[in-house]
Amino acid sequence: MRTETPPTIHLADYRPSDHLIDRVDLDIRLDPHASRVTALLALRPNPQGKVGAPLVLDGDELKLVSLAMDGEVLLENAYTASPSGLTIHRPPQRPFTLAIETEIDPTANTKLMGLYRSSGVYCTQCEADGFRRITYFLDRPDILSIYTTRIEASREEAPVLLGNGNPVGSGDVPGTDRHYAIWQDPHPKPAYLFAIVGGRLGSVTGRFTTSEGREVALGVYVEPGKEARADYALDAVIRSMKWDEEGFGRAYDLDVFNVVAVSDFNMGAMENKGLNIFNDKYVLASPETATDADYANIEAIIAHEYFHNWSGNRVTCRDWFQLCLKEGLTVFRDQEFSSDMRSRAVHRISEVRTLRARQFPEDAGPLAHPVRPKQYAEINNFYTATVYEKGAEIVRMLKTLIGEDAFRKGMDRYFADNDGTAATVEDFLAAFATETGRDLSHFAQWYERPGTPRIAVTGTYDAAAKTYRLDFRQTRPGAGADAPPLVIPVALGLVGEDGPLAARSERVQDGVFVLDKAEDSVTFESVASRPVPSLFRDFSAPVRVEINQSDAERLTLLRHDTDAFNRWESAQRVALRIIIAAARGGSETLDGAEGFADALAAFLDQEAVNDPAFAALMLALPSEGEVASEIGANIDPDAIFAARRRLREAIALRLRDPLIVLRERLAEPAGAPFSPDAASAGRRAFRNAALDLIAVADPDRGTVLAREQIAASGTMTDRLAGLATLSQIPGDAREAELAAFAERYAGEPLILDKWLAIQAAIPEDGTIARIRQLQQHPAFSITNPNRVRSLVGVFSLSNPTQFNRADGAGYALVAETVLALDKRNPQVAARLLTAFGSWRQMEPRRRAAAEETLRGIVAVGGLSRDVADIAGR
Ligand code: 0A1
Ligand code: ZN
Repeated sequence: MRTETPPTIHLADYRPSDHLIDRVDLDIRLDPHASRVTALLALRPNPQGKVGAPLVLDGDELKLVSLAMDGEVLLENAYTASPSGLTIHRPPQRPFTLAIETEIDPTANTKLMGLYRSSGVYCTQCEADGFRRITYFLDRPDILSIYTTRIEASREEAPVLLGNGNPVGSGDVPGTDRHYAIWQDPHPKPAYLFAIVGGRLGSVTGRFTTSEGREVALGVYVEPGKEARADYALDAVIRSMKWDEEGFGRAYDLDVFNVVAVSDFNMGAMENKGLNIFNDKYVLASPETATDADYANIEAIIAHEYFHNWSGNRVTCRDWFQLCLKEGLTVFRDQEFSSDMRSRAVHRISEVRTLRARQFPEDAGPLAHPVRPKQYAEINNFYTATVYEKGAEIVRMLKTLIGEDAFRKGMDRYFADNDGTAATVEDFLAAFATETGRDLSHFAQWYERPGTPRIAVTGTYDAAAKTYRLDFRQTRPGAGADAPPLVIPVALGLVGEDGPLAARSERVQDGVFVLDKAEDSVTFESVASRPVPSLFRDFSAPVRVEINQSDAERLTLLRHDTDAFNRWESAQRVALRIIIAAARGGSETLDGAEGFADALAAFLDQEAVNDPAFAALMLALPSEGEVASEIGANIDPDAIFAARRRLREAIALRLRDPLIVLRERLAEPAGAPFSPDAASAGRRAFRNAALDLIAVADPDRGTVLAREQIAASGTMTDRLAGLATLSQIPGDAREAELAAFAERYAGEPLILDKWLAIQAAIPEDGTIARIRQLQQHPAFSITNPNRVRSLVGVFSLSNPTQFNRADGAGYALVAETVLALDKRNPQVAARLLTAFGSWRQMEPRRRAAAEETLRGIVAVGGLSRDVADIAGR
C-alpha cells in the first residue's frame, strides 16, 4: 500500500534560481537503446539568487556517464548524482562550464516524455518537465538559454534530422554509416521548448515571406507515403502566419518552420521553437480519410501551436503556475483565427459547448482549481479545461471590457515589454492597465478562484413609466462570504414580440453592462412594451445564468434576437427545461415539447437553406452531460437519457417530413469536387443531423438511408455519420456495416479510432462486453494514446449511461485500464481517470460504486504521482 503523498509545490514559494544557464551546446548521438547526450552548459551564479548555494540539477531516470567542470573531470566527492538529480556541492562563484554525458534508452521510454521512439522515429517531448529525462538541467521555465544542437544518427535509420532554430551545418561522420546535422536557435528559450526529431520521414514544403521581409522555408514531415495528406496542414501554417501578422502584428522570427507528425503522442501537439511536433491525427487529412471535424481541428491546432511562437515562446512563463498566461491567451488567439476562417457564430457556439461539457463539470467537482492554481502535486495534471478554456474566456472578457483598440494596444505592449523574458499573469494585466489607465486588480480575481459564478437576474417592467429594470446578483458556489465579487461583462439587449427593441440605459455602453458588485441593477428608458431580455450575448462571461423565463419568452428570442449565440442558447434552454422536468417527473408526457418542435420547424423553414451549419446546431439537443451538469446533484443518468430520448422522438416525428425534403435539397450535386470549407461542411453537418433525426422517427427508413450514405458517399464525414446513425439502431445492419468498415480501413489506424469511438459510445447494456472484445482487436493497442482515448476515453466521457452503470461495471472497466496503463504511461492514465471528476454528483448507489472504485485505485501500491494525485483528489 502506498503511504507517501506526493510533495506539493506552492506558488507562494517561488524563488528565482540560484544559477543561470546562458548557453547549452548539445551533442546527441541517436541509438535505439543507448543514445548518448553530451550537454555543455555555460553557467553562472544568478545575481538574484543565494550566494554560494549548491547547484541542484533536475534529472529523471537518467544514467550519468561522465561529468567535467571547466574541462576537468570532477572529483567524486564534489557532486552527488542519482537518476533523479545531480548536485554540485560547491560550484564556483563565477561563470563556469559543466560537460554532462548521459545515456538513455529511447525505445524503452513508454512514458513518451523526454527522448522516445514513435514507430521508429526518434522524437522528444519536453513540456512540462521532460528535458530532465535527456540531461541534468535546471528544468524550470524561467531559465532561458541559447541552444546549439548537433544530432547524429545512422543515415539509414534517420535520414532526416531536425532541431530548433536554423540549420547551420550537416555532413557525414567519416568512416561510419552515420551523419549529423547542427541546428542553432538564436532565441533564448526554456528547456521545455527544446526538441529534436530523427527518422525516415516524407515531407511537403512551402515558403512564406514575412511582413518583415524574412524568407521562411516551411516543412510538414509525415510517415513516408502519406505526404499527400500533409497539404492541408501546410496550408493552415501559411494562413496562421499571415493571420498573426494582420491580427496581432506578430511576424515569424526564424528561417525555417517545421511541423512533424508522430503517431504516439500524449497530447494534441507541442509548440517547440521552430519545430512543432504533432499527434498525427492533427496533421494528416485527405478527402477520403478525414472528416470535416478533422479538418477544423487540424486548422485550429496548427494555428494554436504556431501562435505560441509569440504567446509562450518569445514571452514565456515564469513558473508553471502561470500556465494560463500562454495557454489561455493562445486558445483565445486560435479561437479568433478559426472564427475568421469559418462562421463566427457557429464557432462561438462550439467553443461554449466545449466549455460547458468539460470545464463547467471540472469546476464543480473535486478537480476544480483556479485558472492560475496556487499549488500542485503533478504539473502534468494541470493541462486542464480550466487553464485552457476558462483561461481563454478571461482574455475574451478583458477584450470586451476595454474594447478592441485598447486590447490590441495592450497586446502589443505586452509583447514589447516582456519579449525574451519569463512573465507572469501580473505582467500581462499590467500591459493593459498601463495602456488604458484602468485599475485591473479587481478583474484579476478571475484568475484566483475556482467555481462557475451564478448570476441571478430578475426583470421588472413598469408599463406606466415605460421603464424596464434588470436586477443582478452574483454568487460563487463554495466561495466564502468575504470573497470579493468578480468583474463581469454582461453584453445585453432587449427584444420585443415583433423584433429587437431600441432601449437606452446610461449603465450600458456599446451593448455592455459591467457587473462588478455583488448586486446591481440597470434601468432602460422608453421601453414601449414588456421586453424579453437577451443576456450575456455571445456568451460574454463564463457564468451560469438563473432567470425565470417562460418557454414563450425564450422562443421569442429564438425568433427575433439579433445575437446568433442567444438564438441558439434560448432553444437550448427550452430543451433543457423540458428534459430536466421529464427526468425529474419520470412522466410519460413532455410538457412543452410540441411548442418547441413547432418553433424549430418554423426556424428551419426560414433559415436551414441559408445557414445549414447554424441550423445543424439548432437540431442538436443539449448532451446528457450538459443536462447532468445543469441538474448538479443526485444525478440519474438513465433518467436523463430516457427523457432526452423522448424529446428527440417528439421533435423527430414533428420534423421528419421537412427534414427529408431539406436533406435532399442540401445534397451536393453529383460529381461536385470535395471541399473542406465551412459552407460545404455546414451542409454536410445539417444533412447528417437530419439523417439522425429521421432515423429516430423511423428506424427502418433511417437504416436504409444510412446504408445508402455509407455505400455512396465520397466523404469520410458522411460515411462516418451514416455509421454513427446506424450505431444507435440495434440489429444485423449495424453489425454488418461495422464489420465492413473495419475491413475496408484495416490499414488506417486514425480511421479505425473513429470506428472504436462510435462503438464505445453505444448506449446499450452490451457495450462493456463489446469494449472488452475490442480491446483484443488488432485495431486496439494499449501502448498508443490515441487508441486508448478513442475506446476507453470516449466510453468514459461520451457514454454516461454505461460508464455510470449502477452496478459499477463501467467504473471498473475504466479503473482497470487506468491501472494497466499507469505502469507504461502515467500521464495518459491520469487523464483517463479524470472522467471520475463528477462522481460526487451522482445518485447514492452510483456514488457508492464510484467511491469504492476510486478507493480501490488509491489502495494499489506503486501508483505514479500522476494517478495518485488525481485519485487522491
Ligand atoms: N503546450 C502544448 C500542450 C502540451 C503539454 C504537455 C505535453 O506533454 C506531453 C504536450 C503538449 C499545447 O498547448 O499545445
Ligand atoms: Zn497551447
